[in-house]
Amino acid sequence: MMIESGTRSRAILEKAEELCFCNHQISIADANPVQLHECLAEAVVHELSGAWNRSRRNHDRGRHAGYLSAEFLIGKLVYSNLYNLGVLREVRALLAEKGVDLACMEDIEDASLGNGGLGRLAACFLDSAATHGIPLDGYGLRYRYGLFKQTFENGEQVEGADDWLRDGDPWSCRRYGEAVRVVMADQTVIAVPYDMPVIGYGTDNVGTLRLWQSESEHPLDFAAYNRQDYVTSMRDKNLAESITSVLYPDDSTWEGKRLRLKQQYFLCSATMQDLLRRHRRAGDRTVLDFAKYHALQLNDTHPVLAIPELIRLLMQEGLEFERAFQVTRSTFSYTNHTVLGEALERWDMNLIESVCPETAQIIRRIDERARGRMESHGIYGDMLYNMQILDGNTVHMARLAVYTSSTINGVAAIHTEILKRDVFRDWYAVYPERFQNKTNGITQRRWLGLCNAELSDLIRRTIGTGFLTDLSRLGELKHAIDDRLVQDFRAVKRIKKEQLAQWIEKHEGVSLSPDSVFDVQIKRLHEYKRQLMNAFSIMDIYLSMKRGELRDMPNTTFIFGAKAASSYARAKAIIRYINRMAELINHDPDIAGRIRVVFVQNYNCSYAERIIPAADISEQISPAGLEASGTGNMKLMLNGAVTLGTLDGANVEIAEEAGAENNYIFGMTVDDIDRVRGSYDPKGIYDGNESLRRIVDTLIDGTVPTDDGLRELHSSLLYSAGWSRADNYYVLLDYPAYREAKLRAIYDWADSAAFGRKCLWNIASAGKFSSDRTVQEYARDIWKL
Ligand code: NBG
Repeated sequence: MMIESGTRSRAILEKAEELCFCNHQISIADANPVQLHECLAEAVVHELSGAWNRSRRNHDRGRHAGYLSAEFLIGKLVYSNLYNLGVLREVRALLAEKGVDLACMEDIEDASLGNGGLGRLAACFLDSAATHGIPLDGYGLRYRYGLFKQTFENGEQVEGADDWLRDGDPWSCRRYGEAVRVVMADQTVIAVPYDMPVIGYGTDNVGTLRLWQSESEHPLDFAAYNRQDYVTSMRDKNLAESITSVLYPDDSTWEGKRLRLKQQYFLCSATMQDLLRRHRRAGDRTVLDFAKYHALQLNDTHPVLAIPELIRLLMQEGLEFERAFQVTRSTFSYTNHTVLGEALERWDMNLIESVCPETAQIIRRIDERARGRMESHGIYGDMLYNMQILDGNTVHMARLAVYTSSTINGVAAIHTEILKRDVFRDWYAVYPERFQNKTNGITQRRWLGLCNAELSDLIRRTIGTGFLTDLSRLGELKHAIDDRLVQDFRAVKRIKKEQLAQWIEKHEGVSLSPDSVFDVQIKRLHEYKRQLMNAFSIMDIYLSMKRGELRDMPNTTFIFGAKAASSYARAKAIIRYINRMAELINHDPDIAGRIRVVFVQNYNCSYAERIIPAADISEQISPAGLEASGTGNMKLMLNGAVTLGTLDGANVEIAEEAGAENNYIFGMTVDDIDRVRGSYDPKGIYDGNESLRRIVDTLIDGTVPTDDGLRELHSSLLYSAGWSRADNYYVLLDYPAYREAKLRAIYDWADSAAFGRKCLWNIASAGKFSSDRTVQEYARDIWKL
């Protein structure tokens, strides 16, 4: 039973006031943002204690699902939790009466315990499962520092520590009583769980996100301390804590790789021990029943060691290897999130043995079993070679996952087809029944209701509130689209642009016109995502304007947000190029603001929540076949941006749902690329196309200040070097079609009635892309809940 929201908001506020007084001896009106955040969060957790306790017991009692992931990109929780509880507006009003502005917490750090879509997807799934009463809990790591904090100095990315715990972590409950020991070859640590409540929308179901923190068994060596050897006295503590200190530590050295592997093993061992313990505690069950009660989803390969680890633990409980294997295979399912070869994890067996030798032995046994089965299936030669889990001394984690899971899924229809046809072709031939597609989704609570209250209100006034828990209801908008609705939509868009412009002015020092087209590319920085192609098109538009062309092009603002992995030199060079180009364009008096470029710093969840509602054009421009799904594309669509995209990932389904005529689809298809791959000659294209050459050369000709990195980028487009092929991501091939489609989108925007209709049609067609739908499919087809 939901408590009436008025009662609940007052209860939360009273509790927060009491906490302010007890913890800080101040009234809530005098609390600073950190204190307010702490007290409000604790008040919410207090309010939900009973419901959380009941939900946890229910999850333990029946069949339940666990989502194992190295990343949970949960972002800021305070607003979304109040939103899901249905008290955001009331709490804001009650606080305002006391002279407190709820917005003051906007500078509280995001919990950036993730890198991009993979981590955000995990967070969306938890939200959707809690909302729909699906018993799903998350298991991850409590990194002391999340993904780095990004600033720009002279256009260059500078990384700083993301000290997200500085202001406390009032959403987590430390449960030391449920800690487990993780034993590794050279180190034993304690895994301490921190539980966060996952609050569903309009329900009292509360899921749990359990994040493990690594601590020492002997945090202080007293003898050393008394000898004044302070470094030695803390050695064990520091070594233990280093396991969960940062997300994706540099792994270019052996020690770096070892640390990453320790992180993975730590997550897997702690989680499997915990689940087995809870399984036993639940009474009349044996370990043979484990798979009856637990469905575990592997979010990519980072948690794949959970497979041999569970087998090891089951064998400790007395099961034979074969029995343990069967139970384990029935328990796990694996989601693949990328086809990029370099992202498919492979570990050296010696490395695994140096961290967890017993688990390594289990991997050898799994490999032997697999070989035996292959032979009995009549698999030899190349096919056997391509399927080896243990290839020489290399363990292929994805193959291990595929062999030892009951289902394997891709994250968009086209991606799943590529897995079947290409990445896991041989596996698909042997086990076709295991392969499934589960197209990604996003939670409309955070990505519409919360981040775009204005649009959400407009939709509510038009078709009611049902869409907040059943996004397919958006389809009803189709019948309601008329001039009036288009006008109202444009008014909302204008407000969101103003809000974003103010924020960007304040945080980036760049002023933008809310009357311009907002063209947006926000995602991790990677060559395959082709931010460089976008940049080239802007440079092209700029140079055309300088020549007096494109006179009637609507004023346009190009917005980028992205972090580049700290060791990824080319990605960082692309950032420098874009920032230098922005410098040039934004200060050119000839251009007089007709186009503007801004690359926002420290793009994260909260920034996304500001940019997405303001976007007109959504750039989704990877070469076909490489973006597994994309989820930013869905968020932008839901907020009424048109997609400027290739037929890649979920763009394919977006175009199917909303109609190609309401979007700007361009470029090579997967089949086209397959055909040209062998004979692709970017240097030939460059030599034969003078205007394109002029653009590409701005990397090196002094149009913007150049450097070795930009020169390397330039030659990477034209010349192969070792394993790296020239223009590996077909920028030059797709460029002409991209330029044409982009200009068409920008020009079309000027016809506000027609463009507004396209935007609304996209919103009305976004129903499929809710994570509610995705999680319900997982629950039905994979977890069998
Ligand atoms: C990412 C893909 C995206 C996809 C998300 C979520 C990884 C390894 N993969 O296309 O690049 O949307 O996963 O599935 O981060």
